[in-house]
Amino acid sequence: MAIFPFDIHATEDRARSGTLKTPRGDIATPAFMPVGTAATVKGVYMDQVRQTGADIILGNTYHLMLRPGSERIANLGGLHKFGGWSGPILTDSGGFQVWSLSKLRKMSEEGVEFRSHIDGSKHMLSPERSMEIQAEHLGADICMQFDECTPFPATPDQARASMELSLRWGERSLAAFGNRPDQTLFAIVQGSTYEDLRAESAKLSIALGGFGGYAIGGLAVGEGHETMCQVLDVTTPHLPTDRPRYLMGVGKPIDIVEAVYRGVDMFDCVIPTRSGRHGQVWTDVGAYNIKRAEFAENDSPLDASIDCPASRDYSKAYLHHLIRSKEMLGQMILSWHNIAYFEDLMARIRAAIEAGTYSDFVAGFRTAWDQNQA
Ligand code: PRF
Repeated sequence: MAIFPFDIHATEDRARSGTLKTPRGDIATPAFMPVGTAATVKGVYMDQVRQTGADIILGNTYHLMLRPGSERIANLGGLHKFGGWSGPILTDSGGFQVWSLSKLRKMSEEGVEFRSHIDGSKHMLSPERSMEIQAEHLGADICMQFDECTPFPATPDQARASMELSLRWGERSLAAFGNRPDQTLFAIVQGSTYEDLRAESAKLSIALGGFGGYAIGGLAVGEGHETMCQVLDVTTPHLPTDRPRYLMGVGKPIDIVEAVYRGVDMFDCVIPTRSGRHGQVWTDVGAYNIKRAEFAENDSPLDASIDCPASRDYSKAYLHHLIRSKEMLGQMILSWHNIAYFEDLMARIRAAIEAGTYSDFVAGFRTAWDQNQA
C-alpha cells in the first residue's frame, strides 16, 4: 500500500510542522480536518471550506453505509465526486460511531452487528467490510483501521482486552486493504489511560508494518483535559517520528494547542459546525454565544483578523438577530467562521513552530484560556 511522503519542515521540542503529500494534494500539518459526516460539512459549501485553508476533510463509514449506502456512492463515482470535494478525504472506520450512535450492538471477534439509528435495519461491520467501504466504495485517500474505542473508565484488564482486539482488527484491516498505490491506511493506538498498554499498542502496531500513519484513539471520551495530556505525554514518544500522528475526535482549541506541543500532527472535530449551529462563536479564549443580549447592537465583526467573509463581513448584531430568529443563514455563517477560526489557529501554530516560538505560543495561549474559564 502507499505510504504518503511526510516532509517535516521544522520541529520545536516535540512539536512538528510538515507536509503530508497525497495524490489529491498536500496537507499542511499540524492540520485540522473539518468533519463531513454525511458527505457534507454541515451548513458550509465545499468552496467555503476550501477557502478557510482546510486541506482535507473527514467522512464517516458508519453514516454513509446506512444512508445513502456506500455501494450507491461507488456507483456515482466515489465520495469525492459525490460530495464535490476534490482534495484529500480521510474516513473513519465506523466502529466508534457504532458505539456512540447505534442500538442493539453485538460484538464478536468477527466484528460488530448493529441496528441503524435511522431505520432500525440490521448491518454488520468488520475490518474487511470497513476496508471495502472506505477504500473501494468511498475511495478515501486515508482510511482508518477498524478498532474498538475503549470506553472510559476501563479497568486494566478491560483496556488490555480491548486494545488487543484492536490490534487483531488492525492486522486484518491491513490484509484486507491490500496493495493500493494511491491510498493509505492508518493504525489506531488504544490502551485507555494506561501507559504500558499505550506503549504496547504502539509497538505492536508498528511491528505489523505497512501503516502510513498512526492515530491515537480512545481519548476525549470523558477522561478530561489533564488526563488526555498525560496520556499523550506517554504515547507519542512510542510512535515513529517520520509518520503523521492523528488525535481522533479532538478538540477544543486548548486541546489542540497542547496536543501539538506533545507531537500530534492531525485533528478532527465536529465542534466548529455543531456549536456554530447553536450560536457559539470560537475564539482563542473559548466560545461565547452570539444570542447574548450584549450583542444586539454590536456593529463589529466576529474577528477582523481572520481572512474569511464569515469572520470579517457581518456584524455581531446581524448574527445575533439571525440566530435569535432561527434563520438558517445564521447557523451557516457561524459554522463557516468557526471552521475559519480553527484553520487560522492551525496556520498560526505552524508559523510559530517554524519560527521556533511555539513554547511561548503555548504558554501565552494557556494563560489567556485559563483566565477566561474562571
Ligand atoms: N476510534 C475511531 N474513531 C474515533 C475514536 C476512536 O477511538 C475517537 C476517540 N475520541 C473519535 N473518533 N475509529
